[in-house]
Amino acid sequence: MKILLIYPNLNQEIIGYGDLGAIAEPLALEYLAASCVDFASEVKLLDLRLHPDDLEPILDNFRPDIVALTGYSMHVIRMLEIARITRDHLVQTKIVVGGHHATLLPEDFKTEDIDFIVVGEGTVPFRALTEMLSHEMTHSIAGIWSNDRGDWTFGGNQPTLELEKVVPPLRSLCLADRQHYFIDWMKPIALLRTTVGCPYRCSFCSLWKMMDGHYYRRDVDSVVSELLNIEEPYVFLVDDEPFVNAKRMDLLAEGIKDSGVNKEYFSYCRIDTLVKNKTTLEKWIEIGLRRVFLGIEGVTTNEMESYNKRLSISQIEEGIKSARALGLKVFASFIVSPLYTKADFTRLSRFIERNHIDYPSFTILTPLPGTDDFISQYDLITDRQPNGRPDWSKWDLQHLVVPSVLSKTEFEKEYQKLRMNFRGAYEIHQRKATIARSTLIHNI
Ligand code: B12
Ligand code: SF4
Repeated sequence: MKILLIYPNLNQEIIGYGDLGAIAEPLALEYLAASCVDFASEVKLLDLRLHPDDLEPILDNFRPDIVALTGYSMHVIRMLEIARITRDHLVQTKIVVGGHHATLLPEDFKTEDIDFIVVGEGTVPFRALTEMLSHEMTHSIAGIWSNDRGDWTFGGNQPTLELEKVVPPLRSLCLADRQHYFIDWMKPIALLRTTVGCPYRCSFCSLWKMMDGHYYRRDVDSVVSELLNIEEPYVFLVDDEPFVNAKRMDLLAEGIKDSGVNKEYFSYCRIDTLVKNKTTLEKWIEIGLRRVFLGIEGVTTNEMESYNKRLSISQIEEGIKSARALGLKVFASFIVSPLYTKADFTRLSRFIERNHIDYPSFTILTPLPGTDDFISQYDLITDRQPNGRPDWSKWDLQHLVVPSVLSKTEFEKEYQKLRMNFRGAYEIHQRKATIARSTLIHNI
């Protein structure tokens, strides 16, 4: 049984964030590889962001029995295209999709080119699926939609996630690519998952819905032993909110320190957590935490309330000062609402200047699948595919996809101006990032 795992490509890869960008390791696919390796004669990983021309050659030469595709919402249309190309090349190959979008809106993948849609965490169902296919059997599997010649049936919800049982990702699968993975100037970078889910309930965010509001934590020893096997000097914690549980993060910092692992870390952190748990942050700085991703989101009480962020503006200002006092670099993300007037754009700029935020990053408030906003705003969505479904390629949070208060042209002009205003803020990082990009372009 030969398995090909594919990370899709788009043109947006190195535009995205704060004008710098990222192409990070395909962690989900490495987890899947580890889960199914017992039933496979060979597993390959194709990262199309690095190898955009390799799809057809690999299909023809490797001739996989299973092709598994991951992706965010912005990748949906590209994933469907890859499935079509695969089907055209290899009629018998089973095509499987999974990830956030597949979990929250599986209907987008119910086409003749897809055989299975995995809902939720992938490792357990994907292992069961490869086992089933390797024995040429058919039965329903929890967490999987199966296509029987156009008849789709669901195997039921997966049992509760047992994070400790998930085998570590098979990082060796993309050995040659690893040197190219980066986030801004942090290159090469590895991703590490120590928790899943989030105890908060922000309205624009689907992450807590993905895990039905649960917050799962790995135990410290298993995280440390995974870290010991990571070669990269930089590590990005993909946890939605790692610092929420200070005691656990203290233990993890101690475990990492005792193990002698020496890395630089970049991590998400809620501002209130940062303010509350300064001593924990200090321990992390001691072991290599250099940069935090602060989801500031809004700059008025009204915005914070409408996002259910449970943060006050004074907490935000205090948090920014605390991060600076701790010597942390701050990646601050702000949401620009389609309801913004020119005065709102100006207020946001003033807030960033007043608080001396060195690395502001912006996204446009987008109704993400899985959120209540998505349901309430569905009919308002302006950008659609010919079949009436949303044009998912615009779901990179950099496009206006619902009506705005300003005209579309004015909104886009203001948004562009906002980014240009803070161009200078990125310049100090630009040189390193340019090197990261140019070596990437040079190598692909
Ligand atoms: C790391 C990360 C980043 C990094 C690296 C991104 C990269 N591609 O290189 C950075 C910070 C740069 C980033 C940027 C962006 N990100 Co991001 N990111 C994440 C984050 C925190 C972790 C992803 C991850 O690796 N998780 C760990 C793996 C193991 O989990 P997983 O992907 O969910 O996979 C599991 C299951 O979903 C399932 N599964 C997944 N795929 C498949 C496939 C198959 C076949 C099967 C069977 C199962 C399966 O099994 C896996 C293992 O159990 C997620 C949030 C999250 N908690 O997941 C957001 C997230 C994926 N990002 C998101 C977004 C929107 C973006 C941006 C567009 C935002 C922006 N413009 O500012 C950009 C896009 C950049 C780009 N061009 O790729 C959204 C996507 C939502 C959506 N519905 O599309 C998420 C979910 C966060 C959110 N706001 O809700 N991101
Ligand atoms: S935005 Fe952050 S704090 Fe809010 S629910 Fe999502 S992951 Fe949790």
